[in-house]
Amino acid sequence: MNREKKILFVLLSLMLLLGSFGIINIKINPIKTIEDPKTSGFGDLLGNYYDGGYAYDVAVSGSIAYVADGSDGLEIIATQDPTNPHELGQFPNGIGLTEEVWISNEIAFLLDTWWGLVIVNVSDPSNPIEIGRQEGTFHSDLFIKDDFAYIVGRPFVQQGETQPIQYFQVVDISDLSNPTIVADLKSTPPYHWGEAICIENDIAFVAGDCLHIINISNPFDPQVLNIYQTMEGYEDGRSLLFSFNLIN
Ligand SMILES: [Ca+2]
Ligand SMILES: [Ca+2]
Repeated sequence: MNREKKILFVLLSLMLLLGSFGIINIKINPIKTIEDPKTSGFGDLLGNYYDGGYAYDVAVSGSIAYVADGSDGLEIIATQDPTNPHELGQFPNGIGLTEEVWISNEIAFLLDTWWGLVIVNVSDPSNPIEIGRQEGTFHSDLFIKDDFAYIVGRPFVQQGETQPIQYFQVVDISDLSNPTIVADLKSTPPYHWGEAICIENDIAFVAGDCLHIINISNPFDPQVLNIYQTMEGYEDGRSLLFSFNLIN
């Protein structure tokens, strides 16, 4: 299981434990949970931390959980003692809603419904500092690979409106202070980009109302290889872990 899969599995495991309304429930069982999902289980609540917000996503690095906490921005939570998770720091994100987080080398990549991609240095958890941002709205998920952020979107549709063309963006993050969009694919109706993205080698899998399989060997020129229709009318695929299981 490579690093990305481990991160994704930890993410899903903790998401299942996060509960609703910003309540953070943490069950630590790192070895079994990561390496052998079939034998892992979800036990009793060991601890929780709540100070408002709405927990949408979490990434874990070491004994720190980075929580995309909606209107509270990024919450940085110490989990070394799972019975006593506590806040180390917070990056409030103004009027936005922080809904996705990815951690790489003490850098947090946040997706915010208002601000777009926000890049934050979290090397000092007590003092997270913004490095750069790429404005955008309606992002739903991201995946960081090498010097690129791959972002899928799900623009909000007003009742009575036709479904808008959605996007699959590639953002060059080689200069963290100046993230730059280098590719912006539009979906072909009736298919749309979706809620979740995973990348394996040079292939991006994007789940939503269908599964897009995209060749990203050239990040500047991603190419759709195939589209698999999932359940008709079902437009709310949220995770690609099941896709990985099927493919592998
Ligand atoms: Ca909070
Ligand atoms: Ca807080």
